[in-house]
Amino acid sequence: KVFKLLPFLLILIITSCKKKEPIFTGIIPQPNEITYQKGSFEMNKSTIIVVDSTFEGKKLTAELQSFLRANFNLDLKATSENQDNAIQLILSDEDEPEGAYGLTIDKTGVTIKGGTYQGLFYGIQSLKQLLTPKSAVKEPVLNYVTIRDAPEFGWRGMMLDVSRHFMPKDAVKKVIDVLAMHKMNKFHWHLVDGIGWRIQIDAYPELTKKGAWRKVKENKKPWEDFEVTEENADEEVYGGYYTKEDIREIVAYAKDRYIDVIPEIEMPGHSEAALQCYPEFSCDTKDITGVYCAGNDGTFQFLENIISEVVELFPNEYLHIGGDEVGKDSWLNCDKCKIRMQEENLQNGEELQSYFVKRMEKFIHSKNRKLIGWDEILEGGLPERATVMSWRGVVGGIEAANAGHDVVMSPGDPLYFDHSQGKSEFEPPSWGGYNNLLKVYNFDPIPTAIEADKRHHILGGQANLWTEQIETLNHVQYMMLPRLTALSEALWTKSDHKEKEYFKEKLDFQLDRFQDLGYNFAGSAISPNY
Ligand code: TNX
Repeated sequence: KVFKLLPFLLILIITSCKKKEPIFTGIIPQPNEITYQKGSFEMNKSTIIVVDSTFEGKKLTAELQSFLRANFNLDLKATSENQDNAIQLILSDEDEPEGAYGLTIDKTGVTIKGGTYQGLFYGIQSLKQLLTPKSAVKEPVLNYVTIRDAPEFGWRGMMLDVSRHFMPKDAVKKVIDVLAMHKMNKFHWHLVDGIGWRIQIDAYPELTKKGAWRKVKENKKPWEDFEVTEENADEEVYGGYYTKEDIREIVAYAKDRYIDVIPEIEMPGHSEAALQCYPEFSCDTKDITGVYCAGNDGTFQFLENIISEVVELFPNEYLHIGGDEVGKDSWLNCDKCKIRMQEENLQNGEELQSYFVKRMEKFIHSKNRKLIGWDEILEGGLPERATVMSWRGVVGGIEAANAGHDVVMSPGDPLYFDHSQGKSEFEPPSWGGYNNLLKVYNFDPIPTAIEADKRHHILGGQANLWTEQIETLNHVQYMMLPRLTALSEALWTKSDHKEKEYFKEKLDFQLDRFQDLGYNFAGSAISPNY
């Protein structure tokens, strides 16, 4: 009997003695150039991190160290002296595209090179993925590989609406974490809408005292003789806002992850919350329609004062002014607006809207920021330097780019993440259409109708997460994931380097990582039925 078992025993002994082949996982988003070599490098206690001693170098090192400690119980030291058995982070002086990095694994260890610290950060994100193929397989063993990578698009964004439902500071940080692990670089913060004002403005305290809260039962009206007091603050009211301190903290948190934060201050529409607090800037001070009066110079002064405070908090180069869905009737029935139209020789509401946006653009430009707005700002004529965010399909984006304006593509289909990602009867509350994972994966920000010499005007793409239906971080994560994973590849990877089949395989690993990190996600999104 023993003899009969011998061959099996032998096979067992041989396979268990053989050095374990490390499992190589694909990186998401797919790198633009990747080649494998034979062999593998295993980290151990004496592996050392080689890095310059700048502030940013130290921050990157700390991130890597805490990751290795948490996942492998490895406590690696750092030095600035080059040596073997190392993870080297090298800031090269070569002129490279923004965010570019190289990652090499060979017998000397891991070498990450970047023209900027942002590039090194992306190299580290890739390394982290190489090291955590599946939560069950955690070994600090890495196949030899050479990666040269750079993002295809410079705007890889997501918008979060914190007006319809307020997201506490820590929830916002969690959203930023998800963006960072996907090498996304723009966080568009929809801080203001009709139902709630969420940013402290010192010159106008009512905006947050009153405009940030609503009665839960009525749910729609934040204002109406309503002020938060200590007595009613708990149950009857819903809302919240960010203090300037909170905002600085979030902006710094995002900066550490190489993410720009773009604030949105909505105008001239979607402005009920502000106008209920300061009705003097509405056309009809009693019947607030949610549109700022374009005939009142005071309106512009009010908005300029707000913007002056906002730009102090947000160092990024853009300021989003909204500009969507402006009901123009209140203007057409307003004496002040009629006078303005006569004086400025404006024929209709669209031209008055264009006057409004152009006037704001001049001010925003004087503050050293670029105006960006939803594609309605095309109506009546775009300001010369404006950037357009195209949400009603890509038509507005095409028109703007062909006219020589910069454009961010964020068409509702497929980039609205408030839409369901599976059959709505099986999904949590959502809004509008159906944007499944594959549609997001296949998204290409440059439609064929863009003229060849205008393609560079397409800065990239962005998903938008409106939160009328979404109250919690858990639900936010569900709507984001894994669609953001698909979007990251659509924006980072050149289309001829994308591989749909391979993406599906990698997605399995990614969902595993989400689970490990405690992120909620839509498992339904990968069901074959969707
Ligand atoms: C339209 S998209 C809006 C938002 C809503 C969204 C719902 C855009 C610029 N405006 O105010 O939340 O539809 O999907």
